Amino acid sequence: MSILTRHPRAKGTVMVLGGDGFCGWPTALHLSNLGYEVVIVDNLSRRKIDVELGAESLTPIATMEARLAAWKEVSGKTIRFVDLTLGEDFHEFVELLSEVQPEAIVHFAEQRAAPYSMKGARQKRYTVSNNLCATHDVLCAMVEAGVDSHLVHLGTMGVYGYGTAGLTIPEGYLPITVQTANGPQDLEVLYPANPGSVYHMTKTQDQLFFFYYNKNNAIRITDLHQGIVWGTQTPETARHEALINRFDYDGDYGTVLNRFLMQAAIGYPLTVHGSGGQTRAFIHIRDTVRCIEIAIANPPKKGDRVMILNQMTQTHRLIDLAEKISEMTGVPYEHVRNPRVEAAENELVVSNEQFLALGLNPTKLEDGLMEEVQTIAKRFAHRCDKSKIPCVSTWRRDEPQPVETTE
Ligand code: NAD
Ligand code: USQ
Repeated sequence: MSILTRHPRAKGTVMVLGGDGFCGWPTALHLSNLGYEVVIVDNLSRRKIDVELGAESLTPIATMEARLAAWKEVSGKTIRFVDLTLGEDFHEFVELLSEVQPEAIVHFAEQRAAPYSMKGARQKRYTVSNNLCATHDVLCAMVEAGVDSHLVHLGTMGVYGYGTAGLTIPEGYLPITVQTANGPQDLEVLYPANPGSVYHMTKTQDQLFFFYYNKNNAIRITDLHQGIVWGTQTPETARHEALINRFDYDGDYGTVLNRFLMQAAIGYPLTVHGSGGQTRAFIHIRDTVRCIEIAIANPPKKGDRVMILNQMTQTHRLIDLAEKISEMTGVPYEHVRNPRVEAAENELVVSNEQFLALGLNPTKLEDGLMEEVQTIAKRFAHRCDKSKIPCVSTWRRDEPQPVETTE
């Protein structure tokens, strides 16, 4: 039986935490376009990390002020922006919640790059304190402000681990049968966490925060276990140059499919880690924003347990992706030493029935949309700094990281 119910309701206010980021910005525009009042909360830390790493989005992203002015110009709609740090500026956030009383809060505001989280002690500690304090403060502030908002969190497929021995990964909860004195009893438990980096570990901890606040304070929560996002533009971000979404290609923040597409666009041999036998889940950015729309429109009822949906549309083996892109573009691929500690190969079968049942019409690789990314990658190839392409962050203690210069 589906745990989802449809609740048609008037459009209210949605807070987008992390609304300046790769997923948050197009989501903010999409929700504003649908008629929601949107309030973005972001401390612009992602832009500061770009400066720290000496890397930049391949696409030239406008300042938040210019982004919001351009959106007003093309849509007539106003998006409010509040610059605060979740996990630090607690009282300001409680006040903001009390004032805005959002119908939904979409929480993207975490340090999300696994390689960055493994660079060294400073980045590990930052990722843990930033992500855990941010998520806990959001929940704690909701209780403090007494709001009955629906919290929609962006989690990751990586909480499950990727080696699942032929099992179809269920949506968050694993059905098990235990033997009791009265005979066998069927239960559902949170799928055992198996993180592959310090970043992914923070997402597994987030799950426990949600479990607890849902149980203790009946907070309505949807946790979206998202796969690797690819693509750049959505219909809204394409409406004005100043609305363009970010495109990360560097060794820390660039995700694999966008990296391959961008590497192909500049004739740089595609960097396949190890054998390329790793299988991962993927979703296009256009489907990300649509999934958030669907999640907001279908909140859990008061008293329901945390709703967990797998936000992915396809799985691919990395070597298959590399071969496909190589064939398409004539650019070769290279097997490079894998800087990560991860299984050299794995099968991955994932259930995503809930989003499909709620009307998601997935964008597939075969839909020719790789062309869109290639157009972006080719158009802005002149902005690429090739020295930032290699993945230098390593998971192994015996391979020292480049010397840390900032503390
Ligand atoms: P991003 O780094 O581009 O965006 C995150 C935004 O949050 C940034 O604008 C940053 O400035 C802000 N932020 C971070 N910490 C903050 C804090 N403490 N207070 C206020 N603002 C803060 O990341 P993204 O790619 O847009 O990912 C968004 C979310 O989706 C993340 O939680 C990530 O774990 C999840 N996710 C992303 C992907 C992906 O492929 N990009 C896949 C699965 C899940
Ligand atoms: N990889 C390559 N070549 C590259 C870069 C990566 O082969 O040039 C490999 C990696 O070794 C890994 C796979 O590609 O096996 C995926 O790496 P990635 O950087 O694309 O994705 P990941 O580190 O898992 O993280 C990204 C997002 C993160 C999100 C996660 C979803 O940065 O925020 O949570 O995807 S998931 O992978 O489903 O857990």
